[in-house]
Amino acid sequence: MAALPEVVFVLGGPGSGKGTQCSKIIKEFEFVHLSAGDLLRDEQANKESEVGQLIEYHIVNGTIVPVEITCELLHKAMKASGKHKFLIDGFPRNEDNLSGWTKNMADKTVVKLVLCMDCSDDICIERCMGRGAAGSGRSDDNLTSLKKRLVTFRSATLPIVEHYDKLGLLRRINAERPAEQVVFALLCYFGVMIV
Ligand code: UP5
Ligand code: MG
Repeated sequence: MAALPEVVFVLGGPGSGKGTQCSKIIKEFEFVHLSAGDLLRDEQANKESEVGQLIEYHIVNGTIVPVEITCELLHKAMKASGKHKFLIDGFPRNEDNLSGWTKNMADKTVVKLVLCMDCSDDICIERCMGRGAAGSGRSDDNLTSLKKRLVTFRSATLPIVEHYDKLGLLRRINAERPAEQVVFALLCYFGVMIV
């Protein structure tokens, strides 16, 4: 029987560098980078529908889209890639995400590792505001949304981080350093844990 697809979850606050680091990791290791946030933004942009409006509402308010939507987008993207190793960036972010993933994907995948990018609120805000000022076009790169995103991260996502810590799957990264130093630490984890 073929081995199940492998998954590494990458969690961390807004602007902690999840996307930046995933882009670097895939240059060195054969993983497909799937950003749950990017998949939701693409879905929202392509749909004038109620689903599109629901996604936009959650993004602007820093709250979390129901797992049925996100999990289906992730599953579709995994199947479409034809690959077997996935870096899933920004998911699972709350209890609903975790139980939805467990229900639909636990028997189809193996979670190999969970990375948490540790970064202070001040640095997260500075980075996202900088990205907004540079023209990201993201509807949540503003101070009002950012404060809400940080509250959600603390109240909803940190318990998920703790859950994976208890399972022995979590590795924490000091993500406040320059990106090249962060990726060096991450690649060491990948070298030891994945290969
Ligand atoms: N930067 C990065 N690393 C740096 C470093 N070491 N030093 C200096 N600068 C650094 O980086 C952000 C900015 O910082 C960039 O300008 C970068 O150059 C610089 P990035 O790599 O983009 O950080 P990232 O952690 O990916 O930040 P992002 O804003 O994407 O994180 P969020 O978790 O807030 O956003 P995401 O897109 O994952 O989700 C957005 C929203 O979608 C959520 O709030 C939620 O409403 C919704 N969502 C769900 O509902 N469910 C999901 O499963 C996922 C998302
Ligand atoms: Mg991102």
